Amino acid sequence: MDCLFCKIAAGEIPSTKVYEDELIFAFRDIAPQAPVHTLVIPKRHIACADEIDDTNSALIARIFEKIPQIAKSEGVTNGYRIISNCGADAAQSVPHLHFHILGGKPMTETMC
Ligand code: DGP
Repeated sequence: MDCLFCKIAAGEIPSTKVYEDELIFAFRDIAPQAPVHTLVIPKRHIACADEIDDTNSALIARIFEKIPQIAKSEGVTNGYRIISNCGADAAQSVPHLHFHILGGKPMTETMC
C-alpha cells in the first residue's frame, strides 16, 4: 500500500521518532503548529477514525494509554490537546489514522 505513514512507521521514510513499540509509532510533525507537535499512529493501516470498530478498538485504547507517556517525554508539563482529523471536511491530509499531540503553549478555546 502506498501510504506515507505506513512507510514512516516501517522506517522507509525518515522521521524524528519519539516512541515505538510493536503496535504504535510516534514522531514529530514535519510542520509543527505548536512547540510540541507529535503524531501518534498505529503501525497497522487504518484510514481514519471512521474505521475504528471492535476489531481494532483495543489498538486505539493502547494508543491512548501511551499518549501521556509520549507527551511527558516531549516535555509537556501543563496540558495538551489531542486532535484526529477524519475525512475531507476535517482537512485530513494523510489518510492513515493519526493523533496530533499539541502542547507547550496555552491554546485558545476555539477548535475549528
Ligand atoms: P492531517 O492534516 O490531520 O492529516 O495531518 C497530517 C500531518 O502530517 C500534518 O500536520 C503534517 C504531517 N506530515 C505530512 N507529511 C509528513 C512527513 O513526511 N513527515 C512528518 N513527520 N510529518 C508529516
